[in-house]
Amino acid sequence: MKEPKVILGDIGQSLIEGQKDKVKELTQLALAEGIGVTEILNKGLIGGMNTVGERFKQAEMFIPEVLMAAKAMAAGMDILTPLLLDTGSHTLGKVVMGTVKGDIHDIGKNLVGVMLRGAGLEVIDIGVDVPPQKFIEVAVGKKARLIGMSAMLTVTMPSMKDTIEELKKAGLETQIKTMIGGATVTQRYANEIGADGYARDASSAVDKAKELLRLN
Ligand code: B1M
Repeated sequence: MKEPKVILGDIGQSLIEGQKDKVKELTQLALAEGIGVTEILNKGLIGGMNTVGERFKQAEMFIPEVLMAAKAMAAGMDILTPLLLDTGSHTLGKVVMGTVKGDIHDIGKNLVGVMLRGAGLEVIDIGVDVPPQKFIEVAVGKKARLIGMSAMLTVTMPSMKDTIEELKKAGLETQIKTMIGGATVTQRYANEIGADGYARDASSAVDKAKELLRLN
């Protein structure tokens, strides 16, 4: 029997190497060994992905390898997602979630969506590369009270500002709140563009969403 620390390290390493079947197998093994879902997620999968990010930045890894790592992450998430989800009804409130225009990163958005669903919220995921108007149209159409925007690139962050401005122009900013997040986004940026909330990670996104929807 392997130590939990070793299993989690192996998950991270297999993710870095883009070995999706191995990540799947090790994630199952970790659960069977009684390691907590959050620990597997944070120390195994996200831990590995953080290293991928650092190596990508240092040009030690390139896009095809990063894509393989993203697929391996998805394989692990497929196993963890049902365990993070609440199987009860989602009636606490509706959230429209998407990655902003020009940006196709979706792992963080998906994870935030899973955690929000797990907390009993209904999440309408409108995908990636979402233009400002689309966020608003769907939120209005589905009567959602919160728009969640994810951005991972410095160059796509202004699209969050555009969405908030569009929402204000339509006179909807008091009815529909906005929450933003993503690797390059900060609380300071949220203040600057007038977002109602910012969250650093998926679990704080749950707290912030509940606060904005006054569910706390
Ligand atoms: Co991209 N990429 N990428 N990439 N990529 C980053 C973001 C980067 C930081 C890498 C680096 O240089 N270190 C860098 C951005 C630099 C910058 O702008 N400052 C970068 C770049 C440059 C690019 C390209 C431009 C590369 C190129 O083509 N030359 C290109 C852009 C494509 C595009 O979008 N138009 C690109 C492409 C890709 C892949 C397609 C290969 C792949 C994405 C696959 C996919 O998502 N399906 C990819 C990946 C995987 C990454 C890194 C390595 C990992 C991102 C990730 O999934 N992390 C990333 C490096 C990094 O982030 N350190 C990088 C794991 C995930 C769980 O965390 O997404 O941060 P994260 O989500 C967190 C929080 O941010 C927060 O909660 C989540 C869970 O805790 N959060 C929210 C996220 N959204 C939230 C919303 C909320 C609240 C919290 O409320 C609504």
